[in-house]
This record gives sequence, structure tokens and C-alpha cells, in this order.
Amino acid sequence: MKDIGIVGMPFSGKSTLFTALTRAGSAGGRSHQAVVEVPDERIAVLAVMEKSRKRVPAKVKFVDVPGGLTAQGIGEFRQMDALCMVVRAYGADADPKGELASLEVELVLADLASVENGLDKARKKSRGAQANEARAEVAALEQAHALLEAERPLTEGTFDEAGHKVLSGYGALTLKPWIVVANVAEEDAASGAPDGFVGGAIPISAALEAEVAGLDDAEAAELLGGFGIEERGLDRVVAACYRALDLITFLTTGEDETRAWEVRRGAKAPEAAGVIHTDLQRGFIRAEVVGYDDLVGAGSWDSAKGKGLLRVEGKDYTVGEGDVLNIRFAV
Ligand SMILES: Nc1nc2c(ncn2[C@@H]2O[C@H](COP(=O)(O)OP(=O)(O)O)[C@@H](O)[C@H]2O)c(=O)[nH]1
Ligand SMILES: [Mg+2]
Repeated sequence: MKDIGIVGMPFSGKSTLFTALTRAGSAGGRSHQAVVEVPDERIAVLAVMEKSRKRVPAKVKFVDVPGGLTAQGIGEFRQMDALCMVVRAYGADADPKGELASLEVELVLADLASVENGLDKARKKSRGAQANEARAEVAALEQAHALLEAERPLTEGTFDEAGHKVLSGYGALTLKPWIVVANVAEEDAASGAPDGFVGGAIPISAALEAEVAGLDDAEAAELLGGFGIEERGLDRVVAACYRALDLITFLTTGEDETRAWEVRRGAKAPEAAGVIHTDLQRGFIRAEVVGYDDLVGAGSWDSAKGKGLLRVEGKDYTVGEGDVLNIRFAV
């Protein structure tokens, strides 16, 4: 499961958003962690089709990091897989664009400090025993340093795989995928992003979301309807965070359960099988694969098989978004 850190200035609405997520999901062991299901309408469709007893969505964990962007908080943000930036867009004095710019500067400065620190050490090492490895590290860190000094996030750099690995090893914050949530006033939640605020921010009212998160669907619809809003906005935040993570979702379905699984984009079939169980990776023989749309078109797994829509794929198959898989294995 991937971890998403909620970043923002004080009073932007981080904890309010977190409360909404907690009510919608479950607290994940610690009071500042919430495990939330990733909405995916394909699960219900397949579950009905195959008469599955269980439906299991993918999950992500949101973390309302105590202390926020303090030295201690930053250490925790470095462990996250993605960042959810919350900017305040409610209230007369709101300046969401300025707030986002300030947040970016803070993240850049935090990265600059750790890159400078890392450079010192790597330069010393490059004169020692593991000189070659350290020189590659120095090169990546120097490239990163130049970007950060120009106040640019590391996502704007072009690092090779080794360089990328070095920087993610430092937990570089501006290398992580991020999404932006604009926390607007209740009465503005229906009208979209605040004026002139571009960059794909998701407008929601955190306070309203927290209020409706604990309600059943009918009550929620009534309260939201009063503000001219058709549906809860929380799902959009969760789905956007999940998309930002550069994962793909594949599915398994049968009488026992229909389930969504996450795997790194570009993963081959055995790696995907390993997400389900290590035995399936070790003993991988082949995968029966059908795209979600083809499967739904066929009406069931058996009829897809009958129509010759199941492909038999081997170890070199790159799993695609929405593939429905049946792994054949022997241990
Ligand atoms: N009017 C209004 N107040 C909000 C909204 N979101 C948060 N607040 C208030 O702003 C204050 C700070 O919110 P909080 O979520 O604790 O911010 P944090 O510091 O980012 O964690 C609290 O008093 C909230 O009730 C909102 O959408 N509208
Ligand atoms: Mg807070």
C-alpha cells in the first residue's frame, strides 16, 4: 500500500481533509493515518458478473504528518510515496496560488539542504575506496543541486535511472508525485476551482466533506444538494492521488472475490503475480489475460474463454491497465 502525505500551510485545512478521509475509511493504526479505499466502479461490475462473495478495492494510506513542514515532519514526508498539497481557498484573504508557490519553495529548500549534505559526503567518498559509485552519486547530486538552487523542483530534471535512484534514496520531496487540493468555502464548492487558479487543482470543501463523510448516501446527497453539489468530492481526491502514483490496476475475479491490485507501471506478469502472492511469482507458468472491456462485452469469464478472448501470456508480458488476470502457477 502506498503512503500519501498531506502537506500544507497551517489552517489550510489539512486536518479537516484528514478527518473526512478517516470517516470515509478507517484509521490506520495510528491516529494520524487513514487507510482509504480507492473507488473503482469496475469491481462491482465484475463481482456481479462472476457472483463474487467479496469485493476488495485497492487501498491507499493518507498521513496527516504531525508537525507539518518542521524538521521532524519533513523527515516523515521523505518516507511518503506521494504528496497531497492542500491550499486554503476559503476566506476573504485566501491566496491559494501564493500559498502553493510558498509550499513549493519550502519543499525545494528542504531538498536543497539534504542534497548539500549528501554532496559533502559523496565528494569525500569519491576520493576513497568506492570511488566509482560515489562519483555517479556526486554527478546526480550536482545536477539536482543546480536545479534546486534555481528554485526548480526535481521533477523538472532529467535524471537517468541511477540518478533517480540516488535522489529517491534521499527521500527528495520535489521528486515525488503530487496533487493539489484547493480547500474552498462550502458555498464555492459547486463552482469549481477558484478564479485563475490553474494547474489541475481539485476544488473541494474539506469542512463539508468531513461533515458528509459520516452520513449515509441519502443524507449526504441532501446536505450536498443544499450547496448545489452532486456528489462527495473526496473520491476525486483519492482517485487523483492514486493516478499520480504511476501505478496500474489489474483485476482478478471469481466466485471467491473480485479484487483490484496495484502494480508499478511497466511491470511484467510475474511481478504482478507476486503482488497477489509470492508463490504465484515463484511458480509462475503463464497468465490468462483479458481486457476489462472485452470481458464485460463477453458477459462472463467462461464466455470470454469460449469466444477465444483470453490471451495466454508468458513471463515477458507487460501488464496493462484494466487487465483481468488468471495466473497459472505451480510450486
Ligand atoms: N470556513 C471554513 N473553515 C475551514 C474550512 N476548512 C478548515 N476550516 C477551519 O480552519 C481551521 C484549520 O483547519 P485545519 O484542518 O485544522 O487546518 P490544518 O492546520 O491545515 O490542519 C479549523 O478551525 C477549521 O475548522 C473550510 O472549508 N471552511
Ligand atoms: Mg492540522
